[in-house]
Amino acid sequence: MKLIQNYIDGRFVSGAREFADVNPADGNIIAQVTEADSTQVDEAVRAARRALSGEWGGLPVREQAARLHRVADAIEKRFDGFVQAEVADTGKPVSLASKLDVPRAAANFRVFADLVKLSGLESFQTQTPNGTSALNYAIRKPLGVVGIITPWNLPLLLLTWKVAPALACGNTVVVKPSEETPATATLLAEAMQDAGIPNGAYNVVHGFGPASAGEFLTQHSDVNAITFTGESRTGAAIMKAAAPTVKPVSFELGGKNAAIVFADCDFEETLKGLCDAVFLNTGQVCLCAERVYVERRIFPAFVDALKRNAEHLNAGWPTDEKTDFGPLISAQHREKVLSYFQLAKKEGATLVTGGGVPDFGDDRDHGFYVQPTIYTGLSESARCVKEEIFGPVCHIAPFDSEEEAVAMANDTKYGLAASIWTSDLKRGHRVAQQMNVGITWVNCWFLRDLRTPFGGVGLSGIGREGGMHSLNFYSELNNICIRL
Ligand code: NAD
Ligand code: 6OD
Repeated sequence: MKLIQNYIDGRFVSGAREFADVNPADGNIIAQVTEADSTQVDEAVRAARRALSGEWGGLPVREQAARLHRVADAIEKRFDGFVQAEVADTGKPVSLASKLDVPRAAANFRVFADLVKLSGLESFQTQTPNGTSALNYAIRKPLGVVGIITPWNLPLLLLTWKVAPALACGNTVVVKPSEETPATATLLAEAMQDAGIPNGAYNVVHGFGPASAGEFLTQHSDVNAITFTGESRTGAAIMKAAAPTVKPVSFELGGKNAAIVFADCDFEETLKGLCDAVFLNTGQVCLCAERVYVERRIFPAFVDALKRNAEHLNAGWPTDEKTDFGPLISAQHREKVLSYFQLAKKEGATLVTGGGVPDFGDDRDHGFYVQPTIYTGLSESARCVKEEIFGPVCHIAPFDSEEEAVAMANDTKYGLAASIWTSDLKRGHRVAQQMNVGITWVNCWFLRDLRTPFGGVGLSGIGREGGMHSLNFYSELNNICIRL
């Protein structure tokens, strides 16, 4: 059986305890994973600290950037290996991992390597009222050792989204990938070696959250900052753990995102866009739309059309190129999603399609599939409309006026993303500007420019990453004032 190890100070290391890595498509164990104990987490943090004042910290920015480009080259060279590992760990379709996850991992390194070379900082020529002159300028310094904790839905994409800017700013990192999807973080260590990233700059500790590697990292007194993507309540626990050592935190958390579909939208384009927005990655994207509001005039036609599209999704084996709908990540997560299907019934929903588990008659029946599911008829206060389900499911409600749609979309404690679908661009701008979220798309969804701010409001997160926002989080500014 394959063993996925920790990576500490440039070495792959095992430990006393192991846990199983399961393929969500058929429930088979595909590897054993070394669980890092507190001593190993401590070793990883110490290695990262040494690299900070050692080889990595000593490289000029242009050389650090060159090596990050080499990491991107190494990912591209091992493209098929990354795709296979991601597909086996997550159950996502191979077409999705090849188009989205692995190319984005390489792009994350290239974008931040270029940005850090090109970005400058502000300076001010100062004159005080008594005639003294001075020059103020700021310089960037690394934060130090950054702890990075990531989820299972887009494991490599979300890990590299944080590792790349952290390293680009001269930090060293200790990453704790999700226990559900450990493979690509360890594979990335091989790419780091190929690229000449010095020992200790990138470390991987595997394990769980509470009383395991996650908590050991967030509580560690020698970790200078924590960046986390995952559930809102995990964010709250991490914030508490990081508080005694006053670590800066960046949080990308859950969502209960709305899509607003106006009757004047391009019907076919919107349908295609929303089918992705609801069902891509089996609905396991934090940006997915679980609340869809459709102008009453086109409501019946739209519900029918989305139902047809949902029923045409091909829930095949993830390794099959024709598959466009995979399983959920785990038995436990499927229990959670199915419990919301039960709750929807109790709350009085009308089931449009799905609502259960498919029957394949082969080994996929041991995997964690559910059907693409659509509901209508729930009240806006129903728990299924308020709580993040994180599965291939949406509730569609009709609206009569723009004001009503905006009010319903904003009636949530979350605030990650929204999408607006209309042919009237003036309306697109007007409605987008009223959304209480971090990211609003008009006539598209999950269309990314890595220079733009990414993050959420309310329960959806703290801070923004992306472009200069990442550089600002992953560095400390030292303003220097020189009397002239
Ligand atoms: P999760 O919060 O359960 O786990 C995320 C990571 O945190 C895992 O590595 C886990 O081991 C670790 N962890 C758990 N408890 C911890 C603790 N007490 N201390 C330290 N680490 C701990 O999230 P998940 O189930 O892996 O991912 C799904 C969630 O992530 C959804 O809520 C989704 O919306 C959210 N998400 C948000 C974004 C975003 O950009 N806003 C992106 C992807 C996923
Ligand atoms: O595209 C990104 O940079 C990003 N952080 C996506 C998050 C997706 C959530 O599942």
